[in-house]
Amino acid sequence: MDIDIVSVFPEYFDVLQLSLLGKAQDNGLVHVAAHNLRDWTHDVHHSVDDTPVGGGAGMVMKPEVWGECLDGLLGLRGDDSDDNQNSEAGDAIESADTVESAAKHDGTVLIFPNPSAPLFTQRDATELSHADRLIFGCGRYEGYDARIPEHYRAQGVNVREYSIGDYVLNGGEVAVSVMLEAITRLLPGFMGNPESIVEESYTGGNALLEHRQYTKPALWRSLEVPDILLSGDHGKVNRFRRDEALQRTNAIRPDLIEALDCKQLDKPDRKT
Ligand code: 6GU
Repeated sequence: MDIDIVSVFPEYFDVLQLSLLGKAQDNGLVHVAAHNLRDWTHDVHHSVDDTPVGGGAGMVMKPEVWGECLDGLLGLRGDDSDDNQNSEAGDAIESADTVESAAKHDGTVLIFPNPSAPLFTQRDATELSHADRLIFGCGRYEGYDARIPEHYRAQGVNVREYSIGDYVLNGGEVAVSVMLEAITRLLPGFMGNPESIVEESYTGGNALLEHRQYTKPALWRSLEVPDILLSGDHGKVNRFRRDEALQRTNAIRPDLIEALDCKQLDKPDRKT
């Protein structure tokens, strides 16, 4: 999988050399390139933002810089003829481009972190782990001009916008790190033990919080491991864990219970 990240702080992503993702890069499983958005500016100040049209606080990232950058990364012919004014000839060229680029970018997904977008979930991580190439565009300040994702959608590119939760970050960099980790760990060969991603919380159609885990010793500071887990009866252990998963999900994340597929829950306990 090829991963490009565009940011005004590309150094943020130096940490991707560490840990399992670093190893995956060494093994050739993924290739990550972080680019500096300012490399696509032409003015002496390398400016990437401007004041919001319609007024308001903060700054908005300019479409022209992103346009040049993303055209370059996507291998699209730049058409900046109407950056300042509309041209009818430009429209004709654009429709021809759209057909060609839709085919060319089949396995590519362009992703913009955005606190006002739909929530990024395990389902999205799973789907995106099948892409050939991901391009992340990190916004800063009050965000990016809304025409940037709109334009690339119209070009036939698979464009996504995601929030990672109901809180505000200073920019998309941390959100991209979160999404990248969730996606790349699902790549075949990424995890040492592939089993460890199968049974986790939020995986599959029935997303429950995971049961609690214990290791030895059975008694620690007067706290005991639940007896059933020591019984050696796998049927009972599985049932105990599933009951606990349901109870904890109901208490902590009732929204996940509402989303459950009840038919799946009716399945009898697996005998082992
Ligand atoms: Cl994707 N970006 C920013 N700036 N803040 C966020 C977010 C994204 N998701 C949650 N908060």
